[in-house]
Amino acid sequence: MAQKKALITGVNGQDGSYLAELLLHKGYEVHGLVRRVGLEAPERRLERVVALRDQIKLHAASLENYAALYQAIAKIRPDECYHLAAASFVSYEFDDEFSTLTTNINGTHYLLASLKDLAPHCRFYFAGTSEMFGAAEASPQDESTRFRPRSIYGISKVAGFELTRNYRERYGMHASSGILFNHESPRRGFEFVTRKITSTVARILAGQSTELRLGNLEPLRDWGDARQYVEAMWRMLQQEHADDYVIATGRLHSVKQFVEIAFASVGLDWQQYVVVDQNYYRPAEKIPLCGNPAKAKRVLGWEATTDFAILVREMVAEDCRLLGLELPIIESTVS
Ligand code: G4F
Repeated sequence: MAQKKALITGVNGQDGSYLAELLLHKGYEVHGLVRRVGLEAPERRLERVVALRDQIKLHAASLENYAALYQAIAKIRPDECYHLAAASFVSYEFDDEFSTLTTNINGTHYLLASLKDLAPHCRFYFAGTSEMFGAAEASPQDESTRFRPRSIYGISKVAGFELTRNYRERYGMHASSGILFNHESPRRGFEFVTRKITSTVARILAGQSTELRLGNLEPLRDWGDARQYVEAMWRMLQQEHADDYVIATGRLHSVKQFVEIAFASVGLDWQQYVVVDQNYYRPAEKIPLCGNPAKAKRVLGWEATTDFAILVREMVAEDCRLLGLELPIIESTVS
């Protein structure tokens, strides 16, 4: 059988880099789309895929550039395309609305349109998100829950989701969406609360920082392990029929619980370091975003198994290691 070709947009992101590793392991020829600036300073901008540079083929194309995307797809003719790239930070006050909408919606549309013309057999994965549920009416959310996005990012993702469904129904493309709830790992971006916490704990331990400034500690999140979530993406594209799936743990923890476990894992009392700062404050959801992954379990045979406290401790340990700290991990009684 011919070697399968996969194209990953956002290959240097947390999910893209784990997915590239998974697909290489499965014997795929892996191609990644990156912005031209990424190729110009690869050691800094492509840090998550540095170790894979010899094994994956990188192509320069930004999501805003239809001609460049079209040419890249004409060259690669992928069998599977995982569309992960997006402006993905959620903010309700400082949204660059126009750029988030343009990048996320047009990028998805350009990719689908190019694939329809040039590689209609290609299986397509769209990275949807729990932010599409936004101010949800019920919890937990599943594939039939109505979308009520409350951020520009969420709105852009609903549009991408609908485009994906439209190409599936109108053109018969094998196009699926994963509705992924929060998923973390030692490769998470520093702007997200989990990595902000674990990296600051490491800096405090190293004597490089004295406090951790956070917003609201009450919000609840359904936090899973990114390495398991990329496996779910791959499984979606191996199904006979394309469909949409909620990918989640179904379990909720608060930001405060994350903080407690992270500090306790290195023997520190969080209350001595955490400062609540209104600058980072976002209101908590009235109805928490918690996914019901029953369909993924039933159809894909996929289940989130990583223990929350273990994930937190692993992220702290990895951030400590990056600072050259050897530390005895102290078992936390919090879970
Ligand atoms: O880590 P966060 O910024 O993630 P958020 O907003 O839930 O979004 C992430 O998950 C979504 C679902 O998968 C994705 F769609 C999205 O792209 C992204 O990956 O914030 C988590 C919670 C929020 O309630 C926030 O208010 O943490 C709270 N928080 C409290 N203090 C903070 C902070 N968040 C950040 N980023 N920084 C803080 O200082």
